[in-house]
Amino acid sequence: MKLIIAVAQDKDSNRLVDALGEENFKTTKLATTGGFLKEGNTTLMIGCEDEYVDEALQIIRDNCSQREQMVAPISPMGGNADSYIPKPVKVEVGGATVFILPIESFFQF
Ligand code: 2BA
Repeated sequence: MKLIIAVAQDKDSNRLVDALGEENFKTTKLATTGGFLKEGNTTLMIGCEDEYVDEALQIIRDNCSQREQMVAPISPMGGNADSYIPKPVKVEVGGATVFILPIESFFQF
């Protein structure tokens, strides 16, 4: 058994949960925050047997889009804020960041 942890964008999360549910994957949805953008994203925990991992990955791929996002940099600490002109920079976010962990034991009480 494996635990798939998938960090997706909020915009994709409902569609992704629905698509996984249609193929009988069980999911837990967590409201999370990205460390870099400090914006909300969604982390899904998906427990499944090893032979279904590829299918789950394909569904994640099909339902998570890459997007460009503008980020306003934070002014430098201790620097002269008067002369600092923040210039938004573009970062590419998503589709999804996925971790796959082996599960030693699984219980439901
Ligand atoms: P955030 O940390 O908010 O990052 C959002 C996007 O900002 C990233 O998209 C990446 O394009 C950019 N970014 C992140 N750190 C950067 C840096 N130091 N310099 C320049 N650009 C940077 P993704 O790579 O698609 O990541 C989307 C979200 O997935 C992340 O949101 C974070 O919540 C999670 N994530 C990504 N890699 C991770 C990792 N190795 N461990 C844990 N969570 C991760």
